[in-house]
Amino acid sequence: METLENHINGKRQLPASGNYLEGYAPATGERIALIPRSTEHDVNQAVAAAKEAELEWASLSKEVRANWLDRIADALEECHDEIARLESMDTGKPISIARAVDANRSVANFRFYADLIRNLEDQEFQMSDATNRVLRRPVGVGVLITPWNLPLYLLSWKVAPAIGMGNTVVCKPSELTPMTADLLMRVIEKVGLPAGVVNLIHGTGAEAGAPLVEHKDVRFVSFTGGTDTGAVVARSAAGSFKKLSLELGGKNATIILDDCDLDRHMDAIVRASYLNQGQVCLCGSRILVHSSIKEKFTRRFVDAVEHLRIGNPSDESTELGSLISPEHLSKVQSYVNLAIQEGGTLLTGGGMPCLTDGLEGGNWITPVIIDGLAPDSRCSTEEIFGPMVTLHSFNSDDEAIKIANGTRYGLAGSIWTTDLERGERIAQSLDTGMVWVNTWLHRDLRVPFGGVKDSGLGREGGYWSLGFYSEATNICIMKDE
Ligand code: TXE
Repeated sequence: METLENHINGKRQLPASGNYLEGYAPATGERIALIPRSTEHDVNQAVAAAKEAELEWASLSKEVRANWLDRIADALEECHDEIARLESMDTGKPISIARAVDANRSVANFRFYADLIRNLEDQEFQMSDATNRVLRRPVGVGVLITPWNLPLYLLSWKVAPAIGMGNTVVCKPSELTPMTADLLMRVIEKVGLPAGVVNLIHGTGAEAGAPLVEHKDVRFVSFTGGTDTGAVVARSAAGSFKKLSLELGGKNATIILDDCDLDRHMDAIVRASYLNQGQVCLCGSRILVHSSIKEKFTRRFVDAVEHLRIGNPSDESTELGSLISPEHLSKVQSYVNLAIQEGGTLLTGGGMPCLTDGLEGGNWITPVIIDGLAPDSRCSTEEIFGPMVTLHSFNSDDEAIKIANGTRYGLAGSIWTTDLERGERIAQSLDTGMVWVNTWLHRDLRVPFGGVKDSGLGREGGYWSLGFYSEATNICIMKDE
């Protein structure tokens, strides 16, 4: 079992309290780590270290900072397999996904922002009698708070642009998945990034996350997590006008039009529903199917889902792993029970898969499909964040749009059709931040990423990240007569 430490000012530090949380492997239930239970004292030390490093780091050129991002990317790439192994162990997700999604994207995030920042040009706006030059300056000390579903994927997505734009940061990973955050800090220390630029403290949201957000020297917060927690963070940050980026929950619709080519798209629709056991904010947890193909779709969808290989995450052929925690498993199971109470029909799933090799102690549930629920039922409108989808039918594009937009969330959606113009027309009416047509989770890192309504505040990605992690100052210079 590993005892983790905080990383403050380029050094590993024990928590001031001397207390630790226990970390467990979701697939087996075995204890795998002791995690610092940081408190305000550790928070203050970490923020002070970031503040101390702020001026020197901000004074470097964007080219020098971009080179640091590339060094981190190179060192992360050397640990590619370790990232995948640790992430799979820490989250319970299949090793194939930890490799293809988490490890690959963590490296790509640093490389992408290195290039984008290196090639960032200053903006100028010419008037007849004056020149306007826009400076992009660092914001200052920031806090990056990340969840347990895509630990390093999301941490790297925040760290790279934040420090690339000249800020210094304190990271607070989820207490459920600390391992790859710790690896990132070991990589950062190995490449010799100046002390204090990136600091990391482990701990709970209430004891470590909240004091970080409240700290008077913190000028921005980038948070990814649940909507309810996001509201707490927003209230705390609002008082001192901290810049805020919130990427929260979702209840995304997968819209299957009557002309959908099921032979071509069924595998992708299943992946959109159950990737990472449905523990991705972008997953399609409501499947809206045109009534004319509902029966055919349902038969084929149930068959495909029942053939998903669920089991040992370290087995290369595994497609579904375990849920993150016993508490989350109970939450998902409670929604399966609620679906029946609300009048739904359980078409498949909700049980314990037959497992061997020490997996019996993990957080396991077979993928669930519920049919027959009203679109405004609790199970059809609340974020479940597990391997559970509800099926709904519609008779017209307008009805599909109305159902899709009928929740408190507005993160993402996908539309499956052979008529791309029709697909794009529907996409333009979805009240979300992102829509895919005939694909899902196909990511160009230059595009804006984020949601509307209760799915979040602001956008990150490409220049949207560079904008969030900097302050724009316009200098207007009158031309000589
Ligand atoms: O997230 P939390 P959890 C959804 C999903 C899940 C629910 C709760 O529905 O069931 O959120 O998941 C830190 N001040 N998503 O409990 O609580 C916390 O320590 C500052 C969607 O993991 O939001 C962790 O590091 N920080 C989401 C991070 O916030 C606080 C992915 C997220 O924790 C804090 C994950 C506070 N008061 C869950 N309280 C997505 N959008 O992808 C907690 N934290």
